[in-house]
Amino acid sequence: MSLTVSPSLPTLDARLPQRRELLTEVPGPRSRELQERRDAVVPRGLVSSLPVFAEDVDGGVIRDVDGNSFIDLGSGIAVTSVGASSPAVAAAVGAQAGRFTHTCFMVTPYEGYIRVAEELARLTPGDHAKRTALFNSGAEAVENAVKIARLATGRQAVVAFDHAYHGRTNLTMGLTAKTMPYKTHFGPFAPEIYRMPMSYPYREENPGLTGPEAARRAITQIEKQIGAESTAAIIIEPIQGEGGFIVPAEGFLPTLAAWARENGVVFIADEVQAGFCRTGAWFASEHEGVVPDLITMAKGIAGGMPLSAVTGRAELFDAVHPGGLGGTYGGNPVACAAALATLETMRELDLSARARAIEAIVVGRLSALAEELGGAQGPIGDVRGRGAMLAIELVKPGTTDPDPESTKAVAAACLAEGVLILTCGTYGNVIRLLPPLVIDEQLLQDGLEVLEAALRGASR
Ligand code: PLZ
Repeated sequence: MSLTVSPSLPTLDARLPQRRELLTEVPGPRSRELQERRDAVVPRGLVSSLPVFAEDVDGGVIRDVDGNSFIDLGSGIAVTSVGASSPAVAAAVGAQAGRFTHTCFMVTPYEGYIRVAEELARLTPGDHAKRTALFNSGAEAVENAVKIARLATGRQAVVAFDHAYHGRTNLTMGLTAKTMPYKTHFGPFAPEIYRMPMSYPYREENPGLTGPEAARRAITQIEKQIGAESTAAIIIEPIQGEGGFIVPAEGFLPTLAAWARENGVVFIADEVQAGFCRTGAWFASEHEGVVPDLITMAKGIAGGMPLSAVTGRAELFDAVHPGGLGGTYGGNPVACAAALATLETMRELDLSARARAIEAIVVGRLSALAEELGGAQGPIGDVRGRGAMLAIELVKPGTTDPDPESTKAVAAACLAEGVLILTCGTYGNVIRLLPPLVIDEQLLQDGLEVLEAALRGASR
């Protein structure tokens, strides 16, 4: 007989009651009113997952303007890992805003920036000399990592992968794989970007291909189509985010990184979505002992304040001439204060351990459901991810054909019951779970029950 012990999440203090509660229809009257005003002034090019407007967000709960409480399984796309109103972050933001909100680091520097850079030098993989430059968004971090790699190597080509997502600015659109909605008619895109085949175990055309073999497949193409001597950088998400929470086969990342090292190619890990305890470690690169030359970071770094960073080898950064990097707001002092409080909270609450406990709970339940619904012949083709970056891929039963319609229907059914879940994937058929790492266990279990009911409903 085996005894299953639930890997419980210690309960943390919260300001709002940590429970799901719908008081009105969804969206309620006040949200509908705001939606009308929104439609008159905000373009339709910007869409929101939830049809309700936020009033108060705490722990794992989003309370809307009509008093409804939703379970947050999205964290504003992997941002609010410490919660959206962490007392430590709020206090740090308030205190810093009371002293100064801005000087521009390029005009008058301040200690907070230095402290964030010191933290990132300690936390990122590798014990080599490092430098850090701070920016505002994930896309801006990626842009700068590419600038640094090109200048330091004197080479131009940048390798990105199938299913990649790196942002919405011109260069990062070019690096991003999926055209709709990110790129369609927004070109022309920047030159010297080359796309290579990814390791995507569930959809591998060549089943049984190992991680190192998948890496060799990409490396051969790089060597044949570009040439190592012309390649400035390889950029890759260690776990792909928007592309479908794709975890490459074991050995894929280390093999690519080793080849990059041997060939003077800068290996850039885009940890914008996977970083900061999300996958059960400070960085997803750590799961396979990969030491990137440059790491791009954002999202979880500052508890919801806009901050991004590039950290990496000192010699790469030091190749850049004085004045070559910058931006008015990069490393804003309020955002830096928020980051320092966020990192401290992550350490104090051991959020990596919580992410691993979330993984055990979620994967246990969703794997059991996948079996119940028919296993490999059922609608849940794959359950994957690490830590609290988890996903299921929905397919037409009996096939591996993506089922974006039922994915949409499941997300909508969850929403109607008060659970916010996000979808993603090249084929739009992936449900991703990104709960705040401080989420209460009861709330998480309740959210999963709703998701399971929606999946059972959709498979009928
Ligand atoms: N790199 C790996 O995940 C942002 C984008 C949502 P920004 N992902 C969410 C959307 O539809 O715009 C992301 C990412 C990875 C870079 C980025 C870009 O980060 O802060 O959105 O610029």
